[in-house]
Amino acid sequence: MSASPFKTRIFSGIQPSGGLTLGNYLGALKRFVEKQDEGIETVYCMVDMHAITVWQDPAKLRQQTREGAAAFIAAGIDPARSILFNQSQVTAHAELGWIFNCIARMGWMSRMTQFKDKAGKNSENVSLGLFAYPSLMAADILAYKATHVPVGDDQKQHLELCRDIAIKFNNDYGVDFFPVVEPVIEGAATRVMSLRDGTKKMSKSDPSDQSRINLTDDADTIAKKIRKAKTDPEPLPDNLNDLKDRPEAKNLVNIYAALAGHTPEQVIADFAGAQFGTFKPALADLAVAKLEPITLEMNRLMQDPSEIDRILGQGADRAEAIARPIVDQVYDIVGMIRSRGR
Ligand code: AQP
Repeated sequence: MSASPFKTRIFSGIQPSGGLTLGNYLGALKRFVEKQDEGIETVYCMVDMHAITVWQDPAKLRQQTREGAAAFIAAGIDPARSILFNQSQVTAHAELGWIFNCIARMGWMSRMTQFKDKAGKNSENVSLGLFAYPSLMAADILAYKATHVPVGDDQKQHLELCRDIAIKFNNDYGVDFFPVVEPVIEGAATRVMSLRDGTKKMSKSDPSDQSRINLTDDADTIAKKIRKAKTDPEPLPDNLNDLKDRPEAKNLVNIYAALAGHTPEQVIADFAGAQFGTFKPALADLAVAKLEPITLEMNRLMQDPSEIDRILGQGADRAEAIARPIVDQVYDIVGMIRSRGR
């Protein structure tokens, strides 16, 4: 990776704001595992404090946090090699988030498209936390001085803001303290789209369950959802360019490519001229083959919630050991007195 003076460290997180989707898997989780397996230091987090920017039922939030952690492990995250925890157990995130609220500018936050999408016409009535979300996200990353952040394409703007916050902090205080992080947005499925509308991102909070594949869906449900996925009447073309104005078809080709570990070009070469009556069953078989083992392992892990809590607690201890000294140095830099226990 880059020749930065900062040690290469990966951080990323997923909100337990619902069950994880195929979008979270292909855009994030699968790539988190690849980074771990490349031997890079990896810190991964269920960002429960982000989840409550939209009201969550407390019992469901706990369940979704455990389920998300189970998905990480079932997908191949090894809690001995990666640090895996839930955000609220490491207070450094909230503390640095406040400092960054004082660094980030209102104008920067106002330009965030995800806030505009989520708030819609209701922006006077959504939580202040939803507006400030990207500065907490910057704190998540920079509390570890992480240098690289694997995410889906929808998070690109938030990562640009994280870079702006790091640069402004360094400039305001005349230090070279925070790294300017690199987004890692790669692969065939950086933006998996809804199965009902190829112009909308697949999302765990979409009101329609048919719009997404959940990591908890069984084989029949996955096959049914793919069979019913919106498409058009044309067969698949023999080149990618001809998918330009066919968002639903393009989405299914990208999903196939990401699941198979091929490029979209290879998929088009294999299925040129095929009708969806042929392509969809092939995609369903592939999706079931890749996802079913993860779902089964998640179910097994969920039988023992206290073991998941133990893993998250141990991960939080390891995360705290990295983040605490970094946030203490931030307090020193900004001029806070820290005299307790002296
Ligand atoms: N559809 C997607 N395609 C590719 N990547 C995706 N990610 C999310 N959806 C897709 C990536 O998953 C990681 C975790 O995202 P998140 O859960 O923290 O928040 P999000 O991006 O807002 O995801 P959702 O599913 O849309 O959640 P809700 O509905 O609660 O807002 C990120 O790396 C994200 O890019």
